[in-house]
Amino acid sequence: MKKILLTIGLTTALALAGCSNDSSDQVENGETSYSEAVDHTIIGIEPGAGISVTTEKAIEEYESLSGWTVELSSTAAMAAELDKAMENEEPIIITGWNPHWTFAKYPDMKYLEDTKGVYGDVEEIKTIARKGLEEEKPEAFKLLDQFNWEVEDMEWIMYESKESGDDIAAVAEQWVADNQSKVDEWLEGVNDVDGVEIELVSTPWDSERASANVVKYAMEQKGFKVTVTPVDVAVVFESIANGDGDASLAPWMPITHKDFYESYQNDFIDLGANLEGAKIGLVVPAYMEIDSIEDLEAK
Ligand code: PBE
Repeated sequence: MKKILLTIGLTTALALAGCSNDSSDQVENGETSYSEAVDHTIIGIEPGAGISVTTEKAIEEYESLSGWTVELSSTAAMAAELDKAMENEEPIIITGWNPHWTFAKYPDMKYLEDTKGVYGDVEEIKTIARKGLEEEKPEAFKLLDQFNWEVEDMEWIMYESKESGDDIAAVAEQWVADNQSKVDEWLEGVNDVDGVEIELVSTPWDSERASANVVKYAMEQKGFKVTVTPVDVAVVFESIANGDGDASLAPWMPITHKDFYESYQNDFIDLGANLEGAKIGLVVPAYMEIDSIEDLEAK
């Protein structure tokens, strides 16, 4: 079996025969492979995230990732590592996704090709509701069912919040004020209510805080009283399934939250996509001369 060793900078790639596991064999003339330079480590995010679970699957599936670890801590820690690497033009491999501000701040980032399709192709973000919501709070159900927006809308809120330092909720409120014609489409045919309470269950990422807050402000225009509760992914599904929460705009499918979705799928109502064109995967800076997960080397 032949293995391609990728080298930093302009040095030529060395083709090594055999499949040695001793990484010191693979470094010659002071050249270090990207895989060694990043210490066979992918910089991940929170342990409960779908993308973290999916990355653990990728490590199992790809021979090129054998012996690798995914460092799980937080999105903020990942972003700090990314900033540091970009500043020094150092190699880094992160778990990345769209919509996210990363790609607005660093347009020179690329997804590594995923030949085995572990991360899927295109993801959508779904709206789910508890059973009984349609009968008990039909106006809320109708509005939630009509909510949908674009990657660019969500990304604008995330980036604006990042740049201005204003909380996502405040920027979401601003977005609603600036985009009333879009909001009106979600409100179409929805009758006013008098303080009907709705609990939206969300994940803690900016993307879902953005959608939950945008819908909250839209619903308030019709007289709803809306609470947004950020919880772990697992709790999102559990609370909609057991009826503690009314609805969620946070599930990413068909890959990211597949395991959770499938274990609860008989216990909630799927209202379809509220955003299409999302994506998850392994992401690297464009200055790294690799294109595919298969270009990495086992430890
Ligand atoms: N994310 C953002 C989440 C869903 C939204 C991709 C980081 C996840 O992996 O679960």
